[in-house]
Amino acid sequence: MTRRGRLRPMSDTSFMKSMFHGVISEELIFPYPRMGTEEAENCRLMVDTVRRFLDDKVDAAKIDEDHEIPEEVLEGLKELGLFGLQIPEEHGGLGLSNTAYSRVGEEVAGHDGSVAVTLGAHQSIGLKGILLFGTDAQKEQYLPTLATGEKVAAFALTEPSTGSDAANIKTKAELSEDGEHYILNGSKLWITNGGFADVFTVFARMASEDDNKPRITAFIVEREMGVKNGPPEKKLGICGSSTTSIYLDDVRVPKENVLGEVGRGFKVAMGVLNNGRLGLASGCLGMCKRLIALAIERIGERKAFNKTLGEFGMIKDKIAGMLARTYALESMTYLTCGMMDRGVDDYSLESAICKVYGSETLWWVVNETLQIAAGIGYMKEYPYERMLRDARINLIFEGTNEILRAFIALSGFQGPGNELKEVAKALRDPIKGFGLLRDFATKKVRNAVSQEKMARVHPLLSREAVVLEENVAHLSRHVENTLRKHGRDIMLKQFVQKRVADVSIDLYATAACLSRATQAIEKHGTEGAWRHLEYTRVFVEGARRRLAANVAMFEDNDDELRKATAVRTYADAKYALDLLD
Ligand code: MYA
Repeated sequence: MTRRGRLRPMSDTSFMKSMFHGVISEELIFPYPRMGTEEAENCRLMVDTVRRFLDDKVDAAKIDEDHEIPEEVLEGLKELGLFGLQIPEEHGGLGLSNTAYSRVGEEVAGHDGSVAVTLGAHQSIGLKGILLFGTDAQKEQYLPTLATGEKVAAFALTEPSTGSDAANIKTKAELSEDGEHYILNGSKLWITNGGFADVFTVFARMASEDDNKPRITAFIVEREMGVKNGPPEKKLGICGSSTTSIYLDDVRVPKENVLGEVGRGFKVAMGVLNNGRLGLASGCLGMCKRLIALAIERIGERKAFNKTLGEFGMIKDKIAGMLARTYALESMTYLTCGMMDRGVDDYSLESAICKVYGSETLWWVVNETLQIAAGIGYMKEYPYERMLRDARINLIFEGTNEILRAFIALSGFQGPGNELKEVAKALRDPIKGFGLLRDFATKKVRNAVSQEKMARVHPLLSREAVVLEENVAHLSRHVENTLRKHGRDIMLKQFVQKRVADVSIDLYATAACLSRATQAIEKHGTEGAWRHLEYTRVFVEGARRRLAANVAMFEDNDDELRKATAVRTYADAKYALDLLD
């Protein structure tokens, strides 16, 4: 039982999973996480040093045009320790927390997307498996050279016929006759750092020894074991980063290089991606901040009709939106980093939300900034179009936003779904299941007469807190009704999944803003925290309207019409109307 006597959900370490049960677990988001004084000071020093290096040495336009990062830039990044940010000091890295790593990542991505992606692919995902799942021997063997950048890492999951459906990879691993090696065969597609990485985290499917079921296993594979790569892909953006196919033809990998347990590679992949998605969110945040600075500079200097652009209402509207959305992104990103740093196990839903919200916020901010810049925004000699091209990939890689919306909704549905299953079982044997049925009935009665009330939000934000409270109640009622109506078929209901994911994203963003702004008011007073208050209010007002629209569509929507229209048009194979017909 909780503080107010409500039932705890089955999974009570994930703030978002609790929300699907109608519970706002304030203790998981209050107080808003803060770095200790010493860590903050070290991080500031690091950020200042990195910024100076980027300003002096990294020419983003040239990297984009030459399609490569100059060797001296890579060397400089290595000297600064930027290849080993999160690797523990005992293995030669800087041992940064997730929070500090993300803050440094912001700085890099704000300056250059190609450099950010190269560093991100190396450490957000390339070597992350070794950090999270490696044995002591594997860490000792690989981390020191990865920390200095002497060796570079890459993450090899995606295949020519398998992108989102990661469990369906075809690359094969077979145990050698002497039982000492696994022999890998297959190919991987769109591997960032593929052209020069030395150490790959490779996922392959194998026949498990005991039950003969095909299972995925993760391997640490060195280039020298026989990995080959294809030519560099020609891309829309992040042109200075290396993206290639890689080929594994009878690559012999010592059995000591299995990462995690044999047959448990899918869990390794998901664990790495859950963690890595935060790096992407902080990269998007860094780009948003840079774009806001560019937009504000532009509207101050450019005049039209005898006014600066900044004086026009339509421009003010864009700027307020950019600030509020970027604030929400920053608040959710560092709220989630804080959870990870204090050892919360399950942050999979929160990090997927940060990835989706981060990439879509960036896409909106970059588009609006280019619009404000107007003609020059479209021209190659200015940074806007490059930043627009660089930003676009974030909606696709590390899990497309569509598959992640499905993931957010379905993993949220899982807890209440299991609870309903347990209740159904208890109903079949009410004597044994009496306790569970009584708790469930108590919860139902409480939910019907009251909704969660937030106790820790600052009173100045009580209107905004009500938006969260009311919509959490709407979400959990909808989840239960939907599960009763569709059962397991919810897996197939993507219109429902999308709406539930969109509601979840707005709720997490609202919760993060409330927690952070409360802390700022408590620390700096109303005057000192005016930005937090205003950005929160602008964000939550927008969220309130989107939530109302989505909640209304829980019952009243045109899903069936849209499905039918799409399917009928597939038969036409094109837009089949023409004025001339
Ligand atoms: S790397 C490639 C990225 N690829 C993906 O992200 C793949 C996306 N697909 C998936 O995530 C999964 O396949 C999905 C599940 C989610 C679709 N955490 O039956 P299931 C468990 C923990 O639902 P599926 C790249 O792009 C689940 O509970 N567990 O699975 C590089 C269940 O467990 P159990 C999870 O339907 C880019 C089991 O797995 C998770 O097959 C370079 C099966 O579940 C999870 N998340 O599919 C980036 N999901 O059996 C550089 C599932 O116990 C970045 N499970 O019940 C640099 C950034 C810098 C910024 C740049 C600025 C320019």
